[in-house]
Amino acid sequence: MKFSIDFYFGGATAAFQAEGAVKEDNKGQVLWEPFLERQGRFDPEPACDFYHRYPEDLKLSHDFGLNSIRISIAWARIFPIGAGKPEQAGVDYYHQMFAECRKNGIEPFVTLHHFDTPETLHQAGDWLNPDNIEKYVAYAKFCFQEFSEINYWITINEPTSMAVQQYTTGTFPPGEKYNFHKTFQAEHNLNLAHARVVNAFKEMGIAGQIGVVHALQTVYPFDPAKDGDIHAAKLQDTLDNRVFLDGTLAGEYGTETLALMNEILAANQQAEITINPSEMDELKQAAQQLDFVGVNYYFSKYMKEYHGISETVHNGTGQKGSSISRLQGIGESGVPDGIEMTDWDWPINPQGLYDQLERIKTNYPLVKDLYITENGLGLKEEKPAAGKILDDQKRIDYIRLHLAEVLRAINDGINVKGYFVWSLQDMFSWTNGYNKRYGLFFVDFETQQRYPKKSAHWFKKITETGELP
Ligand code: BGP
Repeated sequence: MKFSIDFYFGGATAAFQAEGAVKEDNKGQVLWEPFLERQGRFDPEPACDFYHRYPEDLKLSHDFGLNSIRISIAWARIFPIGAGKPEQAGVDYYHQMFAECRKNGIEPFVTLHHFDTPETLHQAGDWLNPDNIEKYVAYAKFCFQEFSEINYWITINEPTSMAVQQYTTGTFPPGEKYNFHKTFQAEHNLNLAHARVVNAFKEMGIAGQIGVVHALQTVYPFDPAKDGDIHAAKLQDTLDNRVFLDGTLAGEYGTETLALMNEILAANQQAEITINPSEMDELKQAAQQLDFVGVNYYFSKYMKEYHGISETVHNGTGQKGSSISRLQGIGESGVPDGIEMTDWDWPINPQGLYDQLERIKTNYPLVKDLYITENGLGLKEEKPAAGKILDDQKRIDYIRLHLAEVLRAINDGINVKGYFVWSLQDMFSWTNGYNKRYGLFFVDFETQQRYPKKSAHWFKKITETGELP
């Protein structure tokens, strides 16, 4: 069993994490800049300076056998305050960069929103404000018309990470915790924003395909024999995954999904969310027209029954064992014996990727094509000595095990058409800064010099033969 000749192999990136140049060419501020400044931990500048070094990175992609890349457009480069008059320098930049992709035989998969809402709109209520949804749709329509060279569009990257980290764990701006009402309202609003953009894309008759990218953490009961753990897993799955899968892939919220959502809200004495019935028609229409879904998969979760108050500690330093996650009305995360953890406390479970793909095939029959739009391993790494190649065997082992699950899924009739490693090159991590490196290419952030890691050489063999070495 091998990958087909037309399978997409690529590296994944995101504008704010890769570009740097946050103030260049009249770019507007995004929600992260004031937030990171208040925290005083990391500077998003220079990231890996993709804004200036994209020719080099795209050539490296080509030279190492990749045929595609995930890139996002920074909304605030096109519309510095989210709406109004487009900024020509930003528009020109993306045209040039996309042309460079073509020159290198690289197909760009372009995300419209990768966690980087313009600050002005964030201040005005972010995804909770219906007016911002309209501004996002206007920005998307502008891009569809302007960037006709693009064949693959992605509406939103990981809406779950936005909503849950903005209002439940507080690790994304505005940093609010345990507000499940806002979390679920934002989840529904993100589904709606996505749906409106998909429907607009189809109505405009734009050539190409449109999809959405979900972060799917497979949630299992810590003890599969305990009813309380089974229920906790369902609740956590609803918060993280289910509202989005139902909303974008089926176009309707299942009765059980709604019941679990309301159970969490009731347990926290928080009001139910508002869903206008006509919005559900929009969700349905979009689900029927969606061309593909991207799955970002890194780790699984194991839930125990828990009835105490909410308490979360984010491990943003790589100090193993420092994270805590207990949510009132949901459950507590644990790690069963035998499950390996990363330094950032992410439990490694390759089978979780297969289980999510299988779930999508079984429960969401409208889905046409699937892509693995992110998968990879964050490690603390040092610059290789002169003439040496950085040995990231751990990353190779991780990717090999996950790619084997992708092949198993394809073998079982699941239509996976591409795999993107997170990340193409080392870059800035939202809540972990610069010491969590994922790249196939090591970046010396001082000099911005790139060094291909052992994994880049290993990955090249797969792209050449379609076989897992
Ligand atoms: C996904 C995001 C990426 C990237 C990745 C790794 O959630 O789409 O932008 O950051 O996760 O996460 P982290 O940087 O937190 O390790």
